[in-house]
Amino acid sequence: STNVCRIQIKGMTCTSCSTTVESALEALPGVQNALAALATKEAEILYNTKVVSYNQLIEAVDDSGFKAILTN
Ligand code: 9UX
Repeated sequence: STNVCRIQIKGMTCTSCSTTVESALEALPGVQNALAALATKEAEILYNTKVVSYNQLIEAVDDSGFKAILTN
């Protein structure tokens, strides 16, 4: 089923950073849309929970060179 989550991210300072995070998330099967906002330092992700897990989203952010902050 489809779920939306927000992940706070440390280290995003320019639009190239946020594009990198979005691309990393959207490369994951099951991620339908990812929007990373510099202003709020967070990403909003629409994903299918049957295909990809919240933990995998966190890992993708960290693997892209930034730091996901666990809030939920
Ligand atoms: Mo520009 Mo964002 O060098 O790390 S991509 S600040």
